[in-house]
Amino acid sequence: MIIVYTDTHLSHQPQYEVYDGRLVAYAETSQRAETIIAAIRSRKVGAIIPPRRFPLRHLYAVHQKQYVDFIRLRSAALNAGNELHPSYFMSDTYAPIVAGTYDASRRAADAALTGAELLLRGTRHVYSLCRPPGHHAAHHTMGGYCYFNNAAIAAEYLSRTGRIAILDIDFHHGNGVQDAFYDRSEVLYVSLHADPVISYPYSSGYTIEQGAHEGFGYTTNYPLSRQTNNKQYLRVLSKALARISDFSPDYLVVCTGFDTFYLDPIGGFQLTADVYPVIGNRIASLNLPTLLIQEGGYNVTHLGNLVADFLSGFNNKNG
Ligand code: SP5
Ligand code: ZN
Repeated sequence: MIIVYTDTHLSHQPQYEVYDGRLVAYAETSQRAETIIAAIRSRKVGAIIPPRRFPLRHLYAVHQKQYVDFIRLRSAALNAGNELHPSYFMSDTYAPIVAGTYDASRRAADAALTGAELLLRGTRHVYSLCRPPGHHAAHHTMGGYCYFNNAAIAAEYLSRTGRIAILDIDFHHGNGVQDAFYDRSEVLYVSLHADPVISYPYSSGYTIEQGAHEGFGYTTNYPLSRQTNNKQYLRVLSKALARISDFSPDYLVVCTGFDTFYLDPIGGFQLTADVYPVIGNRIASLNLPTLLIQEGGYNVTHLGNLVADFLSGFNNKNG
């Protein structure tokens, strides 16, 4: 497995998010990525390479140009330590702009695209350690700690050469990814997430959302109770993997979130650490060229080990 990572994300340091009208400490911290890369290094999961730089047209294939410009110009206008909670181009109060937001988000998208390019050149498995995450970012809205939709940008790029399945195992529904491919039949989106009746993003992720027009039947949502345990989760994962297998894609993109862990401060099913290598192993058993893209996961004490466990399970697909 190849790991794509850059420390440019360190320039993205929001201090606050607005929650129920109050400023609370930002949960999507740079320590998240630092603990993940440290665990990957110490567990020798694979070779670590930096992303290459891709042109803006890859971002424009998913996002409105004016939206990309807004993030770039507002990031450039901010002094270090200042934080903008804009009222435009936002779907919620969890994605402020700081001086480093554009550079960090652009390099996160580059990491996803570098992973996609490696798959096109024959590499079987890539993990792109993207920060900030991306799956809540939509055509012209940031939200849920996301600015550019790393997974959708990579999937869009890959879809020029084949059929793509996207599996989303973050605790939250990936509304931005779903939206990007909702009316397309050659990109399948399958997501396991907390029931939106009780959890962010509330407005999407329901079973009834199954795609539109020729994309009808190519979006599948599995909303789950917060009480979901390892065994129940793995049972639903099998259904999701069967749907992907039926679709017979050329490439698989996985939105890998670890906020499903029972001690996560934001999300949390009842999943324990020992299930993550099993989840990795089951996904690898699809035997597809696979791009794993980092999304959420906020327990910085456990996050590094959860990711390394998951990737090790993925690497050991044949025992
Ligand atoms: C990528 C991803 O996992 N985004 C998740 C966005 C969910 N944000 C909504 C929850 C914010 C709650 N933060 C305040 C906690 C106060 N105890
Ligand atoms: Zn999440």
